[in-house]
Amino acid sequence: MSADALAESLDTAALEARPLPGGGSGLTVTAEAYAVQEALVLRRLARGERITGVKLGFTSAAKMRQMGVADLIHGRLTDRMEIPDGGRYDLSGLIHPRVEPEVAFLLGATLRPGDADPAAAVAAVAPALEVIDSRYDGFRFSLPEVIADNTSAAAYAVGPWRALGDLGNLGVLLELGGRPAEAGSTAAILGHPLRALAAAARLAGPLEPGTVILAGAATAAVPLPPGTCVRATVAGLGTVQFTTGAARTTTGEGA
Ligand code: 0L1
Ligand code: MG
Repeated sequence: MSADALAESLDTAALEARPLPGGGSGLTVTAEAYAVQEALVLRRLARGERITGVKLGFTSAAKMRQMGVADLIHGRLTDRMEIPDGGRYDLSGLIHPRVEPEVAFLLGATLRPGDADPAAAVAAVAPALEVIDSRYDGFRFSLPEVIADNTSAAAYAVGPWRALGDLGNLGVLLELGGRPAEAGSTAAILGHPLRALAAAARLAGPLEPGTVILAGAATAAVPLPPGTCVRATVAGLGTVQFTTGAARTTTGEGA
């Protein structure tokens, strides 16, 4: 299948909340998988969406273990994926959403591959939540398939921005309905979240001022239930939250 045809099937799966069987794409080559991702994102842009940033995936040992992979990947974020901090997020168009706590960076200057001091390009940092919703049945996919699927990106929320400080080993708590769901440390993000900057520049750079970079999950992702307040707190950095609305009436197989 061509990159465009694969992109169309992933796009349709997302629009109709109808998952595809994983393992059936025939994709084996990373560069070809990113070509599908680009075609998929172009379809969103053609519908009027605007790129807002970049996300990294599989940046923590917990996520790699959870999904059985060992490579860092990246995807694109758009304005349609943004959930306002404190806002409401409707789950009815999703297949089997999961949520994970992250750290977000906002660039104040261009970040280029190989920059000696990537942190110098950062204007601000914030706690973040990422919603992932694989377009493959049961989150079962090959590495090229998840790359093609824009690394399962569905939505994200960013808390209050603040000046960059020491991010090396901050406690991270994910709460669902006021109860702890996952706890971890920012050290789980590539050993230090600042490493995500160089990785994002290498994989997706140059990145312009105003770009949001989701550095990756600090814990495993958890299923996102309907009608629930979801909150991430990064010690010393702050809190971000949203409340989920209703889910669709049937769930993705294997979710
Ligand atoms: O860490 C990530 O955001 C990667 C998401 C892609 C894999 C998955 O669907 O869990
Ligand atoms: Mg993520």
